[in-house]
Amino acid sequence: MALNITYQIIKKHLLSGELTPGAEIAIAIDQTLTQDATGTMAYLQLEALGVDRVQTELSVSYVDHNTLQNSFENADDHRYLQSVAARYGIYFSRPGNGICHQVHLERFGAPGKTLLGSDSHTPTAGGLGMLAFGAGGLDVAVAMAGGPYYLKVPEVVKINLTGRLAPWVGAKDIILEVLRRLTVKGGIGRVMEYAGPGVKQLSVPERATIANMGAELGATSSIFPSDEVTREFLKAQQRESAWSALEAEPGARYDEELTINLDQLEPLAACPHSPDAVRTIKAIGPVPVDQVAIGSCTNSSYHDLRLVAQILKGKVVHPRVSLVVSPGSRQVYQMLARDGILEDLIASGARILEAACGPCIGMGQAPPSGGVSVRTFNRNFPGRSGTADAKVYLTGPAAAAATALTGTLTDPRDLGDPPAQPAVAVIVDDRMIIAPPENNREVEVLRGPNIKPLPRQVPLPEQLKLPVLLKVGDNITTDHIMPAGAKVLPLRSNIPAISKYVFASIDESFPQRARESGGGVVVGGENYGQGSSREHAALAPMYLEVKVVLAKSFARIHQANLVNFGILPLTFTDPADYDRLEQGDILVIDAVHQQLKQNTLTISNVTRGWSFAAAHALSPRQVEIIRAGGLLNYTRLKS
Ligand code: MIC
Ligand code: SF4
Repeated sequence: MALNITYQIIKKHLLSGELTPGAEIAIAIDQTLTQDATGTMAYLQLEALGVDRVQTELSVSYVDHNTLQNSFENADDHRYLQSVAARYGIYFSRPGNGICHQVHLERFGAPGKTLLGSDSHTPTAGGLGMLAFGAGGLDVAVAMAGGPYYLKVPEVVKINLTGRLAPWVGAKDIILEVLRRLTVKGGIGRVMEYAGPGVKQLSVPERATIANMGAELGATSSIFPSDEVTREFLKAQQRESAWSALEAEPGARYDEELTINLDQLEPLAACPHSPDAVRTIKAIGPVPVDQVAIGSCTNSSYHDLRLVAQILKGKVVHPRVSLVVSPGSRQVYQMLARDGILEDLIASGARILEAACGPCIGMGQAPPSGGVSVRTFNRNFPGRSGTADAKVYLTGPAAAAATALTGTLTDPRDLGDPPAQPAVAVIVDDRMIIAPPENNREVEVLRGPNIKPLPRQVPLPEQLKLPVLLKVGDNITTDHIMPAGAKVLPLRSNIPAISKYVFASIDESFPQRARESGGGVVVGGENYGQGSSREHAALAPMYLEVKVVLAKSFARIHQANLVNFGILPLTFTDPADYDRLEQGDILVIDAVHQQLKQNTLTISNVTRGWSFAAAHALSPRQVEIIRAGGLLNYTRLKS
């Protein structure tokens, strides 16, 4: 059978299982990445696995999320991360060196290889033809220790790009169009593979913008071919030797095909509060705007920021608007400085931040009450900006810059002819990336008081009798379950402390109620746990003794995280049962271990006197993990 790109890479890395969609397989991981907000847990878990040095070809630890350092916590985490990286043979990208996905694309990514990262936007590297997955920290720790990564064989969707982009229409508009058509659930269980004549017109950073937001489709990954454009990109990064060609075999099979005619695309925006609430900027109209934020792992390349500066040059930001710009990497930052672009940005009134995630994860620059923020980022979930009632629109960099000048949401086509985009030399300087020493055993790991040991899960009991602690609707994000932002992110290494914020934006009394009733069940709708890969959205509920999440459907990474921490993810077999359940109902699952041998379990609602069926989509291996009380217990039992 002729293979698409995704299956070619999977086949090369396959350790066990069959290449049939839906089947569980194990694959070898060539590279891993972590970022600081998920990394501390991943490295605590790596330490618990007891290896001496990472077994991957390359592992990199980035610091880009928690860089505010309001007090000692973040700095302690950074020190821990630097020392633990040296101890286990991991490269360490220092704070200030940039956002993990941007730096990885520039300095380490390679076509045809596999990458596992403890961040949901790890598939950004798909822009280079890498098969990259976001996962929980524990899965990444296992991969660093030389273990396989388990996943269900994805379906592969071919997204055929035809025609040419019109002036002022860009990569962000392509992925927003995909989101408009497929929604935030459209990529679940699938890899989005880009093809067609339109691909050639896109630079690697543009491809990366598109692959990046595949995460918002719920996709397992997104990938582009590796061609001459890829080679040129790697050559400019002085890494041509990492290049290899990659394309689908003629007649390759796909599970679905979608064509996007680039000629017909217009500048788009995702409206509050979901990345799939996409409309043309013209149709949305001139909404007054209070803030414009440019950057994030979606749109912070040199070309993106130069385009912004070209639009702003010689003008000044509208009086109502606060404009913030964060470059994606130190490389981009240095190039902006070298080429006078930084000067243009500063002169226009832009507030320049460091090369980090910053406002994208609510680390500063929260908009005003009820304010409107236009962002080049990838997520506009409620509250993520740090202001509960702010409204966030997601656009490309040109629309964001135009909006900063006019003070209302603006279609960049109103600006006249787009500026020329000459090629420039890339600055390569890896001195902010520390290579691990040979004698790694001698390195002392430094821990501050905020780094608390990992809480442990108990094995699954024979009977579960638990109250419904909370019932929520569809598309609940990990930002709802375990918020981030300046107040909560510093507690990522301290589960007892962070667990006080579980479901904070939905129901502040949740942690207390969970503790008082000795745990319970969370009931969710469709696509429960979409968004980030943060395993804290499973770890902190585990600490609060949530034993079961019963939902209509789950997002992939979150479901895997629940299993890893011994929380049983179940789905309703009849969605009507969701309507009949209420908060406070007591649910009983008898003989759970026995029942898990089948695909469905019977649950009794003893409060209301009825029973219903719920399904689990767990592989036999995952059933064993749940029975053991999570992956760490399971791994320990096996060794
Ligand atoms: C995000 O964009 O939500 C994050 C912060 O990068 C997360 C990881 C985290 O929660 O630390 C992600 O996307 O996985
Ligand atoms: Fe950082 Fe935002 Fe990208 Fe997450 S989405 S990695 S917070 S820039």
